[in-house]
Amino acid sequence: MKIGITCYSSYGGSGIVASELGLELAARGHDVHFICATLPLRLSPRPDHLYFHEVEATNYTLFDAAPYALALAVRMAEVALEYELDLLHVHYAIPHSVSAFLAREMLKETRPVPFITTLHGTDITLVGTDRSYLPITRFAIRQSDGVTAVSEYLRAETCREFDICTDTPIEVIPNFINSEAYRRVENPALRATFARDDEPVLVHVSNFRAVKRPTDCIRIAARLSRHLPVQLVMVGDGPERAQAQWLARQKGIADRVHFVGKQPDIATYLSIADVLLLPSESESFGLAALEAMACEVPVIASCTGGLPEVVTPGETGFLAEVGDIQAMAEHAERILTDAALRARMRTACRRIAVERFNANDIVARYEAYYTRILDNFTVRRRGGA
Ligand code: GMT
Repeated sequence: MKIGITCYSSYGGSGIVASELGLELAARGHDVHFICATLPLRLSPRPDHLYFHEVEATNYTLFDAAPYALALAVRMAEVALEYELDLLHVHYAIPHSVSAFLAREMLKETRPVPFITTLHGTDITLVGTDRSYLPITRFAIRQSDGVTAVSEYLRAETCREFDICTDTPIEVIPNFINSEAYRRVENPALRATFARDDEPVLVHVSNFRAVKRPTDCIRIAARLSRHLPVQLVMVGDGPERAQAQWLARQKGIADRVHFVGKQPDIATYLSIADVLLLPSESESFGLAALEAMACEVPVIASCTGGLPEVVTPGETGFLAEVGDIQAMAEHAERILTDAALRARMRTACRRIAVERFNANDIVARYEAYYTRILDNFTVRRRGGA
């Protein structure tokens, strides 16, 4: 198949999932054309069958801002025509599925091409439900030839918020993990830069947006450090980083909290972790939890959104109410002080990540879905619909 993929190229989870999907599809021999503002980080170096087409939104003095959505639509149509794409697959509804809709309309007479929208989370739960975007998000989802969501929770939220599920079926295809790339590889040298052998290591990975509640990690570490010599490694960067740093100083644990910024190889940092902290306000799936599990790291997370579909309390970690610092600290302490429980959880984390969320099975589901959507599209066109 020839597939056009559009995503945000930055550190967000949706861009990571889209990139990993593109890599897996290319490895299976599909031609995958990324049509994005910049090359997604994980696509460099680029393997065979994977192409990149930059979208440049030209600005003009009259514009308040360059109309990226329009430039993207034009680029999608150009690439679809030139490379004879079979379908477009956009990740994150706003504005990608609106651009795909425009591209499909532009190509109606020359190269009819269906588009699939994958919903990731904040495109529905935050941005999509913002009244200024809701009508166009709803429109673009309903216009999509196929819609997928990364969790049952997100499907239900989309149905509820947009009231569309009677006429727009949403397929749940969960996020996945390349279990070869994501595995625990002990790295005593890296671990030693943060902790002594007897000091447990907590890790948090996010884009430090408010929704991730990174300051809760500092509060959890502060509570734990009353009983245990924990070290906390904060991976990533974003708007809440400065606040988290300030709080670590306020709590008197600045020497125990290590901000390492954005890291290209997350598995290396997860491999030194005893526990992952993911105290998010909302999380449609929680890719970081799955990545941690694949690296044998039990997860302490909020009981919110799609996280219960990823983390099984008592088996691969524990869940607590959003903001319940005390419960999260107690859960973490239990894992850190009970070696048998920790060992059991580590094994379960890896097993469940590989059994339920492995790339081979999930990417095969995307391939089957593509075929189904293409067939439906062809039938509809023949019927003149
Ligand atoms: O919050 C992020 O990390 C970015 C955001 C995005 O859309 O880029 O992530 C969402 O998509 C990820 C991949 O499907 C999910 O794992 C995250 O749970 C989801 N984030 C939220 O729902 C807050």
